[in-house]
Amino acid sequence: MATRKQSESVLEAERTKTKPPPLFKVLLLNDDYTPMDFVVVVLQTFFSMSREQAMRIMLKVHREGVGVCGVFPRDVAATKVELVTGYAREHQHPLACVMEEC
Ligand code: TYC
Repeated sequence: MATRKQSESVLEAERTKTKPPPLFKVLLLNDDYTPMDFVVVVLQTFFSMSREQAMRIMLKVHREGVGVCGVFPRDVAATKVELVTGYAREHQHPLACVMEEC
């Protein structure tokens, strides 16, 4: 049986080996066709932003080409990308939503 010192050092080794789960940014990309109002609704609906916050991010994407909607664990980020992309396609808009590891 391990002594207290041995089992503590085993626990310590395991703790230092364990990396925190990776986080992913969900990004919106600019395009020339998706209406600004639609992007604002997407940000309010899928990222729980106020109309003012959503307007700020939409304009940032419009002017700079890309903007961060939020940072999430992998599965949450992947679900947001799927839901936003599906919603945009249902409305025949080419809006691009992607994820990128932080
Ligand atoms: N550039 C679009 C327009 O002028 C608006 C837009 C903003 C599109 C953000 C996509 O992620 C986007 N209608």
